[in-house]
This record gives sequence, C-alpha cells and structure tokens, in this order.
Amino acid sequence: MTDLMLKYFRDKQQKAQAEKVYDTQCPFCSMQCKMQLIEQKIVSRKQYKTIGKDNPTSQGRLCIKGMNAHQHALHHERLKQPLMRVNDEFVPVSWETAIETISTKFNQLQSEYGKNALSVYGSASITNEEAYLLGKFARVALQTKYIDYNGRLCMASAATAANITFGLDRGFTNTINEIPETRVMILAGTNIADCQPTIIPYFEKAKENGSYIIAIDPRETSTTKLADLHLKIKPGSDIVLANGLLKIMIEKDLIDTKFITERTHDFDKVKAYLLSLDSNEIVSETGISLEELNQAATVFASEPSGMIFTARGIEQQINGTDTVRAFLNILLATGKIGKENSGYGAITGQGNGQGAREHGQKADQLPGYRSIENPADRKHIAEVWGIKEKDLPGKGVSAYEMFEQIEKDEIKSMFIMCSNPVVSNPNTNFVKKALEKLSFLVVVDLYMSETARLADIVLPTTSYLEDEGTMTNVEGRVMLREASFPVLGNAKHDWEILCEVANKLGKGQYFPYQSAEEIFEELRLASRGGKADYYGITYDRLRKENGVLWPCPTPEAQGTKRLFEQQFAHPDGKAKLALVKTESGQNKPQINERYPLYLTTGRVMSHYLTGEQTRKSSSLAARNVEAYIEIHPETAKKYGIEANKLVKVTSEKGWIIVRSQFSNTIRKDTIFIPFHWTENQNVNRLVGDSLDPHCKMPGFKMSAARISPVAY
Ligand SMILES: Nc1nc2c(c(=O)[nH]1)N[C@H]1C(S)=C(S)[C@@H](COP(=O)(O)OP(=O)(O)OC[C@H]3O[C@@H](n4cnc5c(=O)[nH]c(N)nc54)[C@H](O)[C@@H]3O)O[C@H]1N2
Ligand SMILES: Nc1nc2c(c(=O)[nH]1)N[C@H]1C(S)=C(S)[C@@H](COP(=O)(O)OP(=O)(O)OC[C@H]3O[C@@H](n4cnc5c(=O)[nH]c(N)nc54)[C@H](O)[C@@H]3O)O[C@H]1N2
Ligand code: SF4
Ligand SMILES: [Mo]
Repeated sequence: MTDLMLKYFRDKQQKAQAEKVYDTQCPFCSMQCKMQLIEQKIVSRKQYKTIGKDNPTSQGRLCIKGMNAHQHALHHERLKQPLMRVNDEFVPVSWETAIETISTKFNQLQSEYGKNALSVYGSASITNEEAYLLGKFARVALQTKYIDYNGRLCMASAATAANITFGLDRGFTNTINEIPETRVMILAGTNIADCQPTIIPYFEKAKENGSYIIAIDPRETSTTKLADLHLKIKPGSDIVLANGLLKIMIEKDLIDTKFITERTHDFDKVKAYLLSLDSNEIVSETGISLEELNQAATVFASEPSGMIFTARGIEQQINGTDTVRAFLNILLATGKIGKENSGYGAITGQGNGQGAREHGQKADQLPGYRSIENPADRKHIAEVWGIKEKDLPGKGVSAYEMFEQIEKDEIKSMFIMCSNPVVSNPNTNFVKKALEKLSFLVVVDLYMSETARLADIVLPTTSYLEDEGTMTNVEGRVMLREASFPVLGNAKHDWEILCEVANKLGKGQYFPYQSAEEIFEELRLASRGGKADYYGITYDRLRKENGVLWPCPTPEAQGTKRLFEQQFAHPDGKAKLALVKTESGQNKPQINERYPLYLTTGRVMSHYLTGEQTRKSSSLAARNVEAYIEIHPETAKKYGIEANKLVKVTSEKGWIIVRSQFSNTIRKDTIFIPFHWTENQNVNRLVGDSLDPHCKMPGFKMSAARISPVAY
C-alpha cells in the first residue's frame, strides 16, 4: 500500500469515527419522509446535516423543511426544564415539583367543580402511541369527557364525509403508486407543491403519462401551474362547482349506471336535484365559465380512470363536510373508486394526521376508530383498559367549543399537548381570553410558544429526533419512527409525562409502560376488530417491511393497498351519495360594503403551521420573515395600497397588520394571508367562529374583510 493510500484509508476511518448517523422521520407533513441526521465532529465542534432515506412513499426525497428540521430541534430555545409561573414569572422547577403541583391542582379543581372541570387538548403531530395514550389519560386518569385535538381544525370534514359516504375514513383509498397511472385528476383546494412537496414526482410522472389535471383554487399556486385546467373559483363556492360538474356529466350521459345501481344509494334524489339547477347561476356563483365547466366535466367522466384529491381549501369551510360529499358524488356517479388507478385522496396534513384521528383523541371517539357512544365499542375498550364500562366518560365537545366551555365556566383547567391554539384557532382574540380565564393551564411543548406563555406550568418534551413511535402517513401506511438521538436536557417524552401525571393521580396501574412499543402493543389490542384495525402490525414488522398499510387485522395479513374493491364499509356494502344543496353553508360570511373582500388563508412552503418550529430554523425563516397579504394590483390600487407596504386588514372579529405582496394571478375579489405568524400578524384574529354542523370545522378558508394602507 502506498503512503497516499494509507493516508486515504486512515482519513476515511477517522471520518467514520467522528460521524454519527441517527435514523428518524421528518416532523412536519403527512409524507413522513424518512431521513437521517448526520452528526460530524470536526475538532471539538459538531456539525449537522439531514439527508433523505429511501422508503415506499417519499422514495428518499426531502423538501427544504425536512432538510432543515434539525435546526429547530437543536435550537438553543428548546425547553430543557419544567417551568412554573410564580408571581407572573416563569421559574425552573424539578419534575417532581411540577408533577406534584399538577396533581394537587387537578384534584382540587375536580373535587370543587366535578370531573369535567378538566380538559385535554391534543395533536396530530404526536405519535400513535401518544395520541392513544392521551385519550386514555383523559378518560381513565382524569375521568373527564373533555378531550379534543388540533385535527378538528384540519381534516375533520374530509374524515366525516368519508365516514358517511364510504363507512370508513382512510385518507387515500389507493396507494400513492397508482397516481402516475391515472388518466385524469381533480385537485380541489390543495396546494401539494408547497404542502407535500415530495409527493410531486408522482404527479409529474402522471403528466408524463398523459394524465389530465384539473385544479380548483382561487389563486394560482405552484400546484395549479401543474394543471391542464385551472378553475379559479370564488372562495367558498365549491359545492356549487361540484354540483355543476355532476349535472353536466348526467346531462351528457357520461355516468356509470351499472356502478351506481350495484354499489350506491340515493343517486336518483341527487340527479333530480342537480337537473333542476340553473347553469347560469352556477356560473355566476362560482365565477367559472360554462366552457370550463364543460371541459372539466367531460374529461373527468370520459376517461377510463380518475382520482379526486381534496385538501383544506374545500374542507376548512363551515360547510366542509357537504363540500367533500359533493365531490365524492362525482367519484361514485362515474364509478371511479374501488378500482385500479381510480379513487379518492384527502391529502392528510400533519405528520400523524391520519393515525392521530383513529385512536381516541376525538371528543366522540375510542381507539380503532370506535365510537364512544356505541355500547359494544365501550365494552371492548373498557376491557382492554381494565376499567368498568360505566366509568368511561361520554362524548365531549370539539376543539373550539372547549374554549366556549371555558367562557361558560364549565371547564376550569386545560392540559395542552403539542398544539398552539392561541395562533391556530379561529377567533383567536377570544381563544386567548378563554385561556387566560382558566384557573390552571398546563402546556407540554418544545418551546415557549405563544400558548405556553399563558400557562401555569410548562413541561419540556422531546422532539422527533429523540422520541420513538409510529406515525401513519398520507397513504395510511403505519411507519416506525426510530429515534436514538440523546434527550435534550431534562426533557421527557410526551408519553412519559402522561404516565407520570397519571401515576401521581393514583392511576399508575393503568399506565405501566416502559417504552413506546409497550403502548403500541396495547393499541393493537384496543384497535382489534375496529375500523382502523392495527392488530396485525408490530414494531418488528414495521422494521422488516418498511411500514404497513392499515387495516391489517392479523399478523399474517399483508395490509390493505386498495379499499372498497368489492364493497364499501357500510353494513350493506353500498356507498351513499349526498343531496347537497346550493344553500348549504348559507350562514357563511358574506362580502358587503363594509367588508368587501373574500379573505382566505393557508400556507407557504418554508413554514409549518403556527410557525413555532420553522421560525426557529434560520434557513427556513430567511425565506419568509413575516406574514403578507397576497393581493391583485388592481384591488390594491382601489384601496390605495402600494407594493411591499404595510396593510391593515380588518374583519368583524379583529384586525392585523401585514405587508402587501402583489400577484396578478389571484382573483380580484380575494386576498390570501398565510397563518404562520403570531400576535398582530396572526390572521386567525380575523377568522369567525361559525363551525360546520357535522364535524365542527371552522371556516378558515373564507372570511369577509376590508383593507387599508397603514399611515406612517
Ligand atoms: N409548507 C407547509 N406544508 C404543510 C403545512 C404547512 O403549514 N406548511 N401544513 C400541513 C397541514 S397540517 C395541512 S392540513 C396541509 C394543508 O395543505 P393544503 O390544504 O394544500 O394547504 P392550504 O394552503 O391551507 O390550502 C390549499 C389551497 O386552498 C386554496 N383555497 C382557499 N380557499 C379556497 C376555496 O374556497 N376553494 C378552493 N377550491 N380552494 C381554496 C388556497 O388558495 C390554497 O392554495 O399541509 C401540510 N403541509
Ligand atoms: N387561518 C388558518 N388557521 C389554521 C389553518 C389554516 O389553514 N388557516 N389550518 C389549521 C390546521 S390544518 C392545523 S393542523 C392547525 C395546527 O395548529 P397547531 O396544532 O396549533 O400548530 P403547531 O404549530 O403544529 O403547534 C404545535 C405546537 O407543539 C409543539 N410541538 C412540536 N412537536 C411536539 C411534540 O412532539 N410534542 C409536544 N408536546 N409539542 C410539540 C410546537 O413547538 C408547537 O408549539 O392549525 C389550523 N389553523
Ligand atoms: S415537510 Fe413533508 S415533504 Fe417535506 S421533508 Fe418533511 S415530510 Fe417530507
Ligand atoms: Mo392540518
């Protein structure tokens, strides 16, 4: 060996010794891209980078958020010690003191005001194990009926619509691999290019294969640019649009009569109603021309295969459930579901948006997508938990409604895990007041979020790098997130915190877990026989098979790639079409002289939700340092607003100040503001408090607002 070769091998060996690799998954969106954190020690300094790792869904890709996720996880503002408010200041305390204080306070409040004085607010960014445990914590340790979670603001309408229509809610009915093969797609109110960027190659492949893409969005986005046809709809009029499309399909006799007869209910009622609608009204209400409607309807119905994808643009409406159902009518009437390359995709939002809505964090739900009001479901879970069925509380109320219960003095204390409701809820001026009114607020977070600042006790938790557990991704694929990075400071895993509080409350026997896997083993039993059946899934399988698609009822089962091939999940096997009238959601905000513009809200690529994490990442924050209002230059001119200047935006609920960003492609009657910023830049100060009657989804995507320049 030459000296040079020796040096090469020695350098390589040294490098390997100095390099550590940690397997994990991105903490952000539903793609749950697998990735590795690489730690390199150069002299005494550590350097980090994140790279993608192959897996069936993201295929090794990462977007900028994943690549920079370690920046927030390793940020110096991470909480490392419990904090307690003393004389209006936070002081570090031991875990013992923190847990003791929580238990004493909870006991006091319950003995004075009853069990339901306590409430729990959870999240779809925690693992399945933690989501499951949080439900059990509320019902068994606290014995309160009040638990709900941030998914109520996210996918509640799509989930409710799928449950009513198909009898089952798994976001994607098919695997992601079928996307490139489908012939036509409707993307309704989804901005996948910014929100699930690593999914895009599947859509690009579809385009390469000649698939026709129809996008429905009031704005031009990176996603609508992919489309062959962009329907630039008036916000909030998607029901009318979907009804209009199906009307044309029926009139042109492009529907699948055999499928309708054999596999669905209620088509005739829907048909009679749609045929009675006036096409001119459809055009004026949606702002979409008849030619465009004809084009979209004809292509979608004529192609042999097709898919519809929906996301928050049509779902976060106070008639979101009806809106999704109007789109599902199209799929059913054209027989484009339960078949190869044909199906529905509600594009899941949060990392565990799917799994966390299955295992009992919802006000009316028990694990395995069971109902808290169904006697057989209650009995099953009470047995798994080793409690009496009569001790299992009943149904509570939705996320936003819990704040209303605080206002009414019904709820006295809240335990918030992994959410920042002061920024993310509608009508946040009210929500903040409600939280301030609580006798006792506990927040479990990575940082001092805007919500944590209102707490009496803040508990530091571990991040995606440190906390092992399963997450169920956009496809319904359960994935094991490995986590071997050392825990930061004195933080504890979310599940450990729940076990410790439960133990102090004298309920330790129900919370004996030493690892996330032990909790998963119980979740398997609890979900067994339920709609979201995870019984056949084990950590061992997840490692060997790189994830398993639910339902997976036995250890021998393969997991389910395509749903509804033979039958839907209702007892008679048939799906239900919905008669959705144009009037649905008539109480939504109307524009008028005082508030003449439609305000809609959403996301940018570089930030995530309330921005608590991504604003701490220097690489991400640099891309968007502040909130902005996207506005058409003609609209801006009308209200005396110049480019890149501060604008006051006012609704019936409040005001904010954001910078103008001109766009020639947004509708002239519409303004758009992303929701990743706090305080005076928080657009949720403007969003109203009306909720969808079926699923209690707020109307984030449509408010009425006025704008004016800020004078200097
Ligand atoms: N970068 C990034 N990615 C994310 C997130 C993030 O915060 N940042 N969050 C994750 C989560 S939790 C979620 S839920 C998803 C959300 O993913 P999406 O739902 O795709 O994202 P949004 O930007 O909220 O809204 C999508 C689109 O709806 C359009 N829209 C607004 N009003 C209407 C309307 O009335 N009708 C129609 N048809 N469209 C309308 C908006 O213009 C927007 O382009 O993204 C996930 N991924
Ligand atoms: N105007 C408007 N508002 C919206 C929406 C919209 O489109 N428009 N979208 C809605 C949607 S879809 C969603 S999903 C919600 C999201 O709303 P939130 O749940 O409030 O959003 P996050 O920013 O994810 O808040 C998570 C908090 O938990 C912390 N955290 C992160 N990881 C962990 C962990 O592992 N454990 C614990 N204990 N804490 C952790 C973070 O630091 C952060 O403070 O917002 C909704 N609000
Ligand atoms: S944000 Fe979503 S797409 Fe981007 S790396 Fe993370 S999981 Fe993947
Ligand atoms: Mo979401």
